[in-house]
Amino acid sequence: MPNVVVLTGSGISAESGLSTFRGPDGLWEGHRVQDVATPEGFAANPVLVHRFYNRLRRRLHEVEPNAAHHALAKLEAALGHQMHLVTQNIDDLHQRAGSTQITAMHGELNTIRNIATGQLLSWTHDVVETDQQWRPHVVWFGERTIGLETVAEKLAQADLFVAIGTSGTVYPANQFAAIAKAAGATTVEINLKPSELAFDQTWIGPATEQVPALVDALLKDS
Ligand code: BV8
Repeated sequence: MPNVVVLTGSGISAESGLSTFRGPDGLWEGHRVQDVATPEGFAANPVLVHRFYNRLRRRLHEVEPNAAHHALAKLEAALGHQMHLVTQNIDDLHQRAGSTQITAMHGELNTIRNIATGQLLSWTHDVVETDQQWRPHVVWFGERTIGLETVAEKLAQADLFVAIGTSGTVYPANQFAAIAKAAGATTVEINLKPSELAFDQTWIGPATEQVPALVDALLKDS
């Protein structure tokens, strides 16, 4: 059985009803990224940032994992520790679909972090907008991503790397395909349109169709 590393971006959750980050207007839910997804933005206006993430967190209760999330959970059930899922998403749809071998490299919407102590707390409600002790446990621009060492180890051993629903805009996630390739992996992209990055194969189409098809092909081969 091959070692498989899968990287997901907001495109895998789009068909569940969660919006992607770079919509036609380039705004993120109507906000400039620097106002809501940077430490500077939080320092300047914590109320706006808490309100932004409270709205996203509430939205999470209204959506469900889709066929792509479920297909990846099915692949993990077959491959076990030979599959690792790295997600750039902060939603909990992979977890709710049953995936467990996950690195949430940009943090998680349902976790908050104490600014002074670093303590993490599972949190699915609103944070009081004037709260200055807690922040979303989310990696903002300019902050170190989570679990990069683990991801590097998995990429070094990968036989297959699959990027699903990501524009390849954000560093360091946009380096993973090249790192896996250099380690000898075959690289595959699933997207509505090819991203700028180089892959051995590009499967064009919605994740809810292409991901189950890829998983079925992998399980048939193994
Ligand atoms: C770091 C959490 C160092 C918040 C996010 C200049 C040049 C290059 C890099 C930089 C630069 N200046 C600064 C940087 C670094 C910066 C960066 O990359 N900036 C870019 C934007 C220029 N990166 C960082 O700051 C990172 N940290 O470098 O730290 C360091 C080291 C040591 C010590 C201290 C610091 C941190 C980056 C993390 C930022 N946080 N999210 C939140 O989510 O609220 S990133 C944010 O963008 C989301 O997490 C999202 O996942 C991510 C990437 O976007 P995508 O997921 O790809 O989504 P997008 O909308 O772009 O694309 C969707 C895709 O899906 C499209 O391709 C579309 O076609 C496709 N699609 C749509 N529907 C479907 C579909 N595909 C299939 N089916 C469908 N139905």
